[in-house]
Amino acid sequence: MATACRDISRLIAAGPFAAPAADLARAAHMDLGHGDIVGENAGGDQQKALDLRAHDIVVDALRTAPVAMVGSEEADAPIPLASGAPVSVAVDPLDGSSNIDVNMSIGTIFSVLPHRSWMPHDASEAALLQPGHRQLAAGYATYGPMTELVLTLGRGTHVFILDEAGAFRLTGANVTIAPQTGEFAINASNYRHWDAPVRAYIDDCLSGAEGMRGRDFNMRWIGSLVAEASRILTRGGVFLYPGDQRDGYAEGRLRLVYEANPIAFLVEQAGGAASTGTGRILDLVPGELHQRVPLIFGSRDEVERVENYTSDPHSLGERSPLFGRRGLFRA
Ligand code: FDP
Ligand code: ZN
Repeated sequence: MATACRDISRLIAAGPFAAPAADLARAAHMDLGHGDIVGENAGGDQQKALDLRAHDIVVDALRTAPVAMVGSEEADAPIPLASGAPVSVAVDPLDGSSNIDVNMSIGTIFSVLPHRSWMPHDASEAALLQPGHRQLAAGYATYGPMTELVLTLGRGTHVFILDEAGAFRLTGANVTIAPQTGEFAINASNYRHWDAPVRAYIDDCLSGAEGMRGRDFNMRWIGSLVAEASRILTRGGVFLYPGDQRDGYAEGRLRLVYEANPIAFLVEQAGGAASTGTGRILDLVPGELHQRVPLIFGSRDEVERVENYTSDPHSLGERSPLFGRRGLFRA
């Protein structure tokens, strides 16, 4: 995965000047820019040329490793690789693809699961439908001003930066997320679609020092999960992509197997928390490879607070009437 992330990083950095040789199997798309739309994936998202290029680079790299099966956001069904190999990998080859054209941070996310001996070696999804607490390793790369690899093998979360020679060098061992924070991340344009507990939580943050929290909060939304995760690992914060009332968004936007699970593993290993709003992400048993899940992660105290708002609607009524009945975005 490190080799794949290095190659994807180079491909992205070259932009429109990427050499055809770097494009591997997708030569047919070589006349297109990284951000040009080429199709639609199983989850109904548009696929851009770079999504498919990154997918090919990852799958080709994993062919050289002892990997039984790879499940990718960009392939409807899992792809069988080495029969009898001990692990399977779930991957979002190119996360944050709406940021490709605007030269903002994008990334690659991966989850490594044990491939049990009884598991079929065909393209069955079963190998990838294990709860996240069974992950052996998880990580992501962020292609930003620096290319960063964040990795856990189940003993802490560690940060590596890609150097000019193409090696990932350790820059942060056992990074930790502060339990408290004054910064939240959510796509606030969906405010009117959220359920009451999420609205109440955000209202209380927005009401700042004058509200029930008694202090001001800052907001960030990059639109790229990996970049939000890197910010939270660096300076704390809480990220929310809840379910909402829009068509197809009952379970939010993010995918359990190759987005929420690896991020949750990394965050927990750094002392943070990751929840659906009602329970731990890593305890969910996936029903299918591309399933979505509401995701709230980051500083432990804030994630717990969101859970409290969700699990105890009574607590919403106990908030000051000013904030219980009307939000800052409502008259
Ligand atoms: P994208 O669809 O651009 O790949 O992976 C899903 C994701 O990006 C996340 O990286 C990001 O946090 C989120 O979707 C952004 O969603 P909105 O456009 O709804 O804000
Ligand atoms: Zn993604």
